[in-house]
Amino acid sequence: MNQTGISQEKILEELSERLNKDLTYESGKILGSMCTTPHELAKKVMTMYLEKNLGDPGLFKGTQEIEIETIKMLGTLLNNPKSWGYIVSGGTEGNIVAMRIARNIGRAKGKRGTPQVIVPVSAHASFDKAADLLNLRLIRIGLDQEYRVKTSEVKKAITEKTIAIVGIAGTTSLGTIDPIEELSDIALENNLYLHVDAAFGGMVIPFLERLGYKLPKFDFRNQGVNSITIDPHKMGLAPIPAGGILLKDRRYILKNCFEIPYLAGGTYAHPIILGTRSGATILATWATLKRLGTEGYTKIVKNCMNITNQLAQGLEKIENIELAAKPVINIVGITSKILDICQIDQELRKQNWALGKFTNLLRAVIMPHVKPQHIQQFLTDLQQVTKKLQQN
Ligand code: 0PR
Repeated sequence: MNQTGISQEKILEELSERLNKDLTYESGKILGSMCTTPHELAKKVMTMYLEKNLGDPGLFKGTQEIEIETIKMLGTLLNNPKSWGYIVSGGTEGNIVAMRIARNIGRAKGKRGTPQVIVPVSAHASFDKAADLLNLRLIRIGLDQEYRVKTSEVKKAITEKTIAIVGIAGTTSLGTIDPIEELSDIALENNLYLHVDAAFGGMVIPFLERLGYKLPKFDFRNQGVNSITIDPHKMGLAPIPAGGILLKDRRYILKNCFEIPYLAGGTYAHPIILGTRSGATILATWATLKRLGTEGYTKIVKNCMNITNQLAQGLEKIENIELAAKPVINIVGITSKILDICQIDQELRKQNWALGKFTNLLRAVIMPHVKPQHIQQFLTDLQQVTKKLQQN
């Protein structure tokens, strides 16, 4: 650290200069991210209330009330206004919290040995983190031709040590939706906990349904669903960090708190991972949900889907490029039978295009910052890249 303080002007100048290296959402070059520029009101609210700390909710009762209201809004979106939960740091924390609760319920049922959790192979890395932290064993199940978990295999994988099943509504690589209705039946038949990871899809699918898309029921309409991860800091346009974890039954939360008697809000608290946590991000999430309403989000999602279709149609016209799957939501998998995906990615990166690279595909996420002109330019550049690679 420097001994004498530096002027604010100089510091801001240095930051502005050094952050020139970062890609920006406005440039349209970030095509592989599930995050975007927060809503203008979210930015404003966030900076107004930076000191709010919901690690000690008794000190910030107004903020806590607003968190409860935010969860109610998300719960209503997921068809259970009575669900309880928290705004957490992201989908990773949401999934870890759900896995911890599921493990503890399994223990209470008298299950012994290393607890097993059945997950699709498409599950996000946060489940590996949860398994490592909570001493769980993941049993990975393959996908069908439409990249959804094979429910017949899920059934076969259940053992006495199984404590939970995970389904995904909007997978990380392709945005597909697992057959949650079937998973719900399996969970009920076997008295198992069912968690749905809708970290991305949770703020997309309900609005697609309003637009008339026929999609699998992924939420609390299914009796067997115990918890859902839904992240405002992805398609919700809230500032980072704003994930969401919602539980069907408040008792799950009450039984999984820790004893922290010195907190102003009561003796038992923190059924989540963080202690000190941002209240500002919650207030900003609440403000954004209120400002946009279901109509506002539906409009945004409609626009993203139009651009998704523009990209998908454009890709089909490029020689040696294929869609990995027909897009279900605003995520597009790009692949090729002949060209090397890694080489395509490298060439695109030279032109600053940033997509997500998976083993056999490049992922484009059509977030609200992606505009039709960006897609047009991307398709032109991709076509040139494929021509160049074919010649080599
Ligand atoms: N569940 C699903 C289905 C996800 O796709 C993700 C993250 C998570 C959980 C975890 O969420 P957090 O990252 O909020 O903890 N999906 C993105 C991914 O891994 C995250 C991301 C966002 C990656 C922006 C890159 C990026 O630029 O692809």
